Formats: sequence, structure tokens, C-alpha cells
Amino acid sequence: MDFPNTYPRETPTRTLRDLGGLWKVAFDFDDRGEVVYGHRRDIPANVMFVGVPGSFNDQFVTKPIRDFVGVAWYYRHVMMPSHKDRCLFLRFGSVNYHGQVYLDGEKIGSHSGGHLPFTLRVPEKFHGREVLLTVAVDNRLTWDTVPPGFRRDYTKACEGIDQKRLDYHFDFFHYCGLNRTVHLIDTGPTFTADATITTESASRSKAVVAYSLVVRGQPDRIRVRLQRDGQVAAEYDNTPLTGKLTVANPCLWTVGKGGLYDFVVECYHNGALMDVMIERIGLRTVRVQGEQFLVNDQPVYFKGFGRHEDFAVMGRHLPMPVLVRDYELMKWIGANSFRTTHYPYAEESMMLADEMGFMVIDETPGVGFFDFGIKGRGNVFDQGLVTEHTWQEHARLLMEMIQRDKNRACVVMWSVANEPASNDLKSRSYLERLVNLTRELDPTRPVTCVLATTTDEEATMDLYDVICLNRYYGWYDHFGHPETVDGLMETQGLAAYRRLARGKPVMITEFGADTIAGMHSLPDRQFTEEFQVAYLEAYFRFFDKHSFIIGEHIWNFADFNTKQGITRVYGNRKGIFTRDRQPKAAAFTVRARWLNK
Ligand code: GCB
Repeated sequence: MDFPNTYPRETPTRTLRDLGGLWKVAFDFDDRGEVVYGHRRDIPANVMFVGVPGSFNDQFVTKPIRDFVGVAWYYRHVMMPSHKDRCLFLRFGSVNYHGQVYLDGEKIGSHSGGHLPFTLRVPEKFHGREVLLTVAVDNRLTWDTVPPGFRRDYTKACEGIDQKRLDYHFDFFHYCGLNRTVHLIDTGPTFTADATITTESASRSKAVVAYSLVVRGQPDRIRVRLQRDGQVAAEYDNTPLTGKLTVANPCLWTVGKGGLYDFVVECYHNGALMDVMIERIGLRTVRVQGEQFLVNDQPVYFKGFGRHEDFAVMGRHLPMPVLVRDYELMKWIGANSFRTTHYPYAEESMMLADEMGFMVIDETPGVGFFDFGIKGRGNVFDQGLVTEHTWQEHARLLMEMIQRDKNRACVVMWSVANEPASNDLKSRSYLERLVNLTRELDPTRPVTCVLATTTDEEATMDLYDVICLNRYYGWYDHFGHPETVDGLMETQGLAAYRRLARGKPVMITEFGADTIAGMHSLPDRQFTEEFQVAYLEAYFRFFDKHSFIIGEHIWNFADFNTKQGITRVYGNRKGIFTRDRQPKAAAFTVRARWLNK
């Protein structure tokens, strides 16, 4: 690793520049490619402004841009600093899906995967002058991307019009662009590139933290310390690259409260301080024991949501004020956790969860592997659409997610995928290899995969530490009849669990009902606020009867945009909050329950 991997922070030796703001964008409608758009030292004439960070789709007012499929070329000038003997890096929080980066028309690197960061070194010849930074954002999905997508050809039906549209089997709008922050990082040539920090044990009287460092350059002395509120809690001078710190009477990271330490690494050469790296960490342990999930050896019950990074105009970017409101609303309603449905969230989101004490189930972008579109004609594993290439991409993104989030106290479990066609025996080796890889990369956290199957054909349930189930009785099944929830959960919803994974903890990771804010009916009926309340209450009654159910995540925190379709009225309306983050009636029902649970 030749770049700083940890989230960029300013320290006495590192500076940061946020490259957000107004960029220019050109949409390559005719596939003219890099010769026309990439290899150039000037911005093409007559191109439009675009706000960064944010998705481009809803910033403009035409359908060809909202539904654009292909390469959007982003441009801006950057004045590169000129300090001698410094290293410069460009770090992109998320380019959805493929990103290629050019400086003055010369390609310096690329990355695939729309929800994870990448960092590129700026070659020295570009230091000390103004350069044109160009990013090609290619949003095409295939069966080799994760999530997968495909192009349907509608040309026959619509003669003379280009009707090759991108389609996909996931239920959120494919928002694209420079969705997250872009930073220019400036460090010395000697720096800590990475640190892996784990809590080995933690009690009220003592915590032991193990670390392993990757450094670049030639430090002749490394100093590591843990500090909180300016007070040093433990330190190790002249440490080797791996070591341990013991903290007496530690402040443990606690659900609902947080509690973090600064893990500081200093690199010296000939007595001079060359680099300071700071990572915020929490001291806590997690494990599954029997039917319980333990944090710091105490059983926890998960209360919270599946969410989306989705907001009007911004698309797949939550500006900081919205992020803060989301967390304040979660606190207000009594939630203590969420799942990063259905892709890793922005690092700012993870930082806030760490600080505020939310537990996070961190999920890969492995969604859309269940062919809902052509039901009855088999599924993606069955039809050979998912191949070894798909697996390799999935595994790479899983590794990048763990690499990015491994030090986060808030991450208490990894989810390798959402609702794959796990009823097909062919999915088993695909998922088993992902689970094994996860355990290999991080033996400290439980692993799950979120399942939608209810049949006896479920082929993977025994692989996971916690059984996460999505259930929609009373909505997609027996719609309009929440009174069926109890019986159907018993006879169908838990049948595979009872047969294959009895004794493990179960979490209901999705249950929900589309609700149009302001729509009312007595007696209740689907889509009204009264129905959402009745529906959720039916599930709550069921959960309270079973001690092996260790949590409930409502689908969804807020309404969000999806592709168009006859079951979506301007997106998915299962939010407990509206898209502009105001409560529906059910928010008060949930709050009354969660604040007392
Ligand atoms: C699910 C999916 C989620 C959908 C949800 C729904 O099972 O995991 O992505 O949005 O159902 O509302 O249909």
C-alpha cells in the first residue's frame, strides 16, 4: 500500500484540501471516448456546471441526463502545491461505477466499484502548477459488476429511437457521478500508510488493543499512543510494526453513547517528526453466544432501520446537515443501529455512527442477485449470469470494504449480500467462499448474509453467525392483512431457520409497508398511515414472543427514489420518515416502543 489508507485527517504533518464545488461535466452521448474527452488539457467548450459531491441525475432537468447510461466526463482545474519532497494524493470517496482519472490528459489511474474510496498518487511532474483534473465516470453495469445490471434493447418496440436502457434488479435509483468527497492530501515521503487496530479484550478494569502498522519511507522510530480528551491512556515508544497497548480503567465504546480514543502514530527520522496519523477507535468486543449477540459481553437488541443514501437533488449523497438530521432522528426514535443497505456508506456516516454509538451492519454492494424481473424463469445463479468474474469483483469489493472499515467500533457485523437467490444450491459455493473470505480477513466480527428465502430449499442458512431475514407478510404476501403476520411468520417465515439454524440468533432485517404521508383511512388500508402502524404493530407482537429474535430493522428509515415501475409511486414509500425527513404517524408508534425497549 503506497498511499495513506485511513480516512484523511489533518494532522501537524498532513494537509487536506476538499475539492468539492462547481465542476464541469460533458455527457458522452455518442460514445466518443477518451480521445475526445480524456486526452485534453482544456475543458471542452459549452459544457455544463455540476455540483460535487452529488449525483448528476437530478441536478439537471432532462430525461436523457437523468437516465444517462455511459461516460460522464468531469473536469476542474487544481492548483497543485509545490513543497519540495512532498507526496500528493487524490482520494475519491465514491465514483459510481468505474472511474478513470487524468491529469492534463494523462491517465494516472482507475477504479471500479461505486461505493468505496480509492487513492491515487499525483506524479511529481504535476506538482507546483495548475493542472486539469479529469474524471471519467462510467455508470454502466453488467453481470461482472456488483451490483449487476444489464441493458435491455427496446429498439424493436420503438423504431428509430435509441432505447437501450440500463436495467437492474435492485430497488433504488442508480444515482451516479462523484457521489462523495474528493480530497487532495499532502504528506511527507515517510508516512503511516495503514493501521489495523483491534480490541483483544475489554472490561471495566482493563482493555488490550493490538495493532499492526504499514509504514512508507524510512522512519527510525515509531511512537504509538492512545489518548482521550488530551490525556494519554497508553503509549509505546520505539514500537515495532506490531504491538499491544494496555489501557487501565478504560472508557469502553458503548451502544447509544459511543466513546472513542485517538490512536496516534508518529514517525520520526533523526529525531525529526516526519508524520502523524490519527485514527479514532473504540474499545469494545463483539461476539455471538448461543442465541445472543454480545457487545462488551452484554446482550444487545438491535432497534433500527435499513436506510439509503438518498436525498432530493443530491441523489446518492447525504450532505452533512442531512446526515446529522438522520442521526438525530434515529436517536429521537430510540434506534441503536442500522444496516448499510445495500452498499457501504460514506465514511462520514461511519464516523458519526462511531461517535454517537450506533451499531452498524456493514453490507457489500452485493444486491440484485435474485432475478425478481423474470420470476419463474430461474434465477441469476441458475441461468449462469453470475460467473467467477462476478465473484472476483464481489470478493474484491468485500476486501475493500473491510480494509476501509476494519477499525470502526460501530461495525459489529459484516453482511456479504442482500437477498441473493440462496434457495438455489448453485448459490452455496458462491456465498460460502465469501463468508470464508470475510472470516479470514476479520476473525473479530460475526458474518451474515441477509436472506429473503422462506422455502425449504434455502441452501445457505447454516453458513452464517446471525440469521438475518427480510419478511413482508401483510404487504407483498397477503397484502392488506397484517393479522396474517403471526401465523405466516411461524409456519413459513421461520421454517427454514428452525430446520437449518436453530440455536443461532435471528434478526428481522426488513419488514415494511409503503405509506403515502398524509393518506388516511378508517379502518386502515394499504398505503395509509394507519395501515403502516397496524402492520408494524403486528410484527412487534410477534418479535416479543421469541427470545431468539435479537433485533428489528424496519424497512426503511425514509422514503427513497427507485427506478420507475408500477409498484413505485415516485420511489419506495416504506419510510418511517418522508424523503425530507419528517415523521409519518408510525414514527410515534415506533418511538413509544423503542424508547422503552
Ligand atoms: C427488499 C429489498 C429492498 C427493497 C424492499 C422493498 O426485500 O431488500 O431493497 O427496497 O424489499 O421495499 O420491496
